[in-house]
Parts: sequence; structure tokens; C-alpha cells
Amino acid sequence: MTNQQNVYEPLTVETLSTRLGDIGSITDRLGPDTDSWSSEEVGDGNLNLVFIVKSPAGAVIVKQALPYVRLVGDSWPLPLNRAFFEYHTLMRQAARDPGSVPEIFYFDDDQALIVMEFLTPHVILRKMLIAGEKVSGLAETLGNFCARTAFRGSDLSMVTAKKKADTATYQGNSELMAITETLIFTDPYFEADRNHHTEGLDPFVHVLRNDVVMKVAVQEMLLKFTANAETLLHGDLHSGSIMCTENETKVIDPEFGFYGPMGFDVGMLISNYFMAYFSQPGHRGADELAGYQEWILGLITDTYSAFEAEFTRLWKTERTGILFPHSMFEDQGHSADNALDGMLGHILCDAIGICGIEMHRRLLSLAHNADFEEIDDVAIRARLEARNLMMGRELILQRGEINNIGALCALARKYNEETFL
Ligand code: SR1
Ligand code: MG
Repeated sequence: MTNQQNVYEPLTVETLSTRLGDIGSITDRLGPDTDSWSSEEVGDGNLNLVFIVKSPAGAVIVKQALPYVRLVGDSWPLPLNRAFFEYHTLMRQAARDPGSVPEIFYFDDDQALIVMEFLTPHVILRKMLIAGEKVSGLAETLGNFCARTAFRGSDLSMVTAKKKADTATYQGNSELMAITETLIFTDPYFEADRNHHTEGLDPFVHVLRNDVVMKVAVQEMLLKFTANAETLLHGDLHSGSIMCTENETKVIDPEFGFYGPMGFDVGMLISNYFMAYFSQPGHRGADELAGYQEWILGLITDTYSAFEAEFTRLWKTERTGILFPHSMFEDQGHSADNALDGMLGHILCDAIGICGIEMHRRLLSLAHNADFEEIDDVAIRARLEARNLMMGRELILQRGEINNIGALCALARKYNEETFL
């Protein structure tokens, strides 16, 4: 990189081609004539700069961390090393589930930047769900992604010394974990400074913030988040971290990568599907509504079925780690199927708990989602959000009792009929 001391400096559209113009893995894609490059800053997330850089020869994405939270400004500093964790998580995801993430062309630790494949004509999944669009293969791709990354990053599969060393490395992503610990597991449940919520929701917020049993359950889930280093997770697998065409799906943005409970990613994903589901009456008319809502519930069912099927396949064919070794089970003529059932049971329980908590934080904490925010009619938005909040509470409280995905979807149908407001 053309920066003599390699001292961190944010890129701009004016400086980008000069600063990246002599990097071979980039000129391989864009050509050496930097005068022909054009760049545009397109970052609309909460944290980073994102540029699309194009030339007649091709296009790449350049993502660079800023030393603060973009959503809030420089009053909230944030370490640049999140780019390191994003890069390393992408590399591990690419190895564990080939084809699931964009190809990486270049990483510069000092500049906190990653140059990667420009996904086109892919669109952020959240936008597609708001627009009522469908993606074929979505459930299978993401169910497999969650199962493969969960299984292959755990002590069920990895050489345990490597897994322990990697767990130690990822403890360095502490400030991003702190965002999750604060914004997801804590702030929604008291009047934190950064919180905001839709007018009309006060009675429901009051119920949640005064439900001590539920708050204890949330903190029990936080203990799992901080202490159960079961596998390497994406850490922020919402529908804004997924890009699709009508038949291809890619996962992006794993800067919140951390070692935690195996149910975390799939729980957050399902939560964002439920928020898409509950928000639909704010986006489409009666002629399309029921059909599209049922498509989302089918997506949830199929995603979790794919997750369980792939996890089961890996359990039977790739169980090479220290956990539940063949030497203790199959080699002695003993089935490990009950152990698998127990494992899948605890993953589902954690996933449902995380799902409920994420349904709360996106309506009450700092970072809301477009599914609800783009509903201009505040009364309609509040009515739909109330359903989402109350179902989230039931999921947190009943996470150990809801033992299949059909029951989870049935609960969503019930809350979708409620008239809380
Ligand atoms: C301050 S960051 C807020 C949220 O944006 C990210 O995408 C994560 O979801 C985080 O919780
Ligand atoms: Mg992100």
C-alpha cells in the first residue's frame, strides 16, 4: 500500500486509486491503469466505509473500518482490529463452507481494510424481504452455512489445541462483543441512553422491563454468550449480512466473529425472519400478504430443517474432535444418536432464546431495522411491533419448552393475529 509508514488513514474516493493502485491482487482485477478506475462510497451499515471500485476490466469492494461507530460518530471510538477479525472469520467460513462468502483479494491489517469480490447483481436480503421478493435455495444455503460453520469450528471437529488457540485469538474482539453484550443483552431491558422506541409501545416496554423472570433468563443467555465458547460464529447474522440474487445467497460482514453458543447465528437469523414476517402488513396489501408471510414461515422451517439435517450428517461423518469420540460410542457398539439429540436440543433452546432477545433489541435498543422503520404510519408500526415484542418475551421464557420448529412457527401465526393495540 502506498503509505510510507503504513499509518492508518481512511480512504476517500479521491485517494483510493493512488493508494491501492500498486497492489497486484487488485490490479489483477481492475487493470493497472488507475486513471480508468472509478469509486463510489456506498456504506450504509452502522460501522464502516465501503467502496465499490470499478474499471473497464472489473470491479471490487473495498471495506475499511473507521476508528469509531459510524452510526453514532467519533464520540463512540471503536478499534480498527475488527477488520482483522472480519478477515479471519471470512477465511474460516470459506474453508468450512466453500462458496458461502465473497472471495477475498487483499487484506491490510494496519489500514484495517479488506478488498473482496463485488457481488453483483446481489441485493441485501433485508431489502428483498421488505419488497416481497423470494430467493430459491435460501433456506438450504443458510441452514447448511450455520450447520457447517457451527460444527466444523467446534470441538466436535477441530483439533482441540487449534480450537483453543483460535478461541484465545478471538477474545481480542472484545469491543465488538461488548457491543452485542450491551446493545442486545442489556440495553433493551432498562432505560439506556441510546435506546429509542416507537410511540405507543410504552405499555409493552413497561411489561418487558418489569419482568424479572424474563430478565434473569436474558442474563442467563448472556452468560452463555460470554462463557460457552462452543464454536466460531458469524456474530451478526441478520438479513442485512446476507446478499442474494433470485437463486444465489452469500454471507457477508462477520466482523462480530466470536466463539460462543452453537445456536447463536441460526437464532439471530430466524429472529430477523420473524421480524420480516411481523412487519409485512406494513409493506403489502391483502392480496399478497398471507402468501408472502407463509413463504417466510416456510423459509424458517426449511432453514432449520436444513441446519439439523446437515449437522446430523456432519455428526455421523466428520466427528473427529474430542467431543463424543467414536472410541467411546460406535467403536464399542454404542449409538451416539441420543447424544446428537441432546446436542440438537440444546442448540434449539439457545437459538430460540437468542431469537427472542434479538426481536427485542431491534425495536428498543440503538440499532433498529428497516423492516419496521420503513413503515411510516406510526400506529400501524406500533401495532406490528407489539406483536413482535410479546412473542420475543414468550420465546425467552419458553425457550426450553418449544421443542420443534413447527411449534415456533405456530406461535408466530398466533401472535400475528393478536390485537394488542
Ligand atoms: C453500534 S453497532 C450496532 C449494530 O450494528 C451491527 O450490524 C450490529 O448488529 C450491532 O449490534
Ligand atoms: Mg454488519
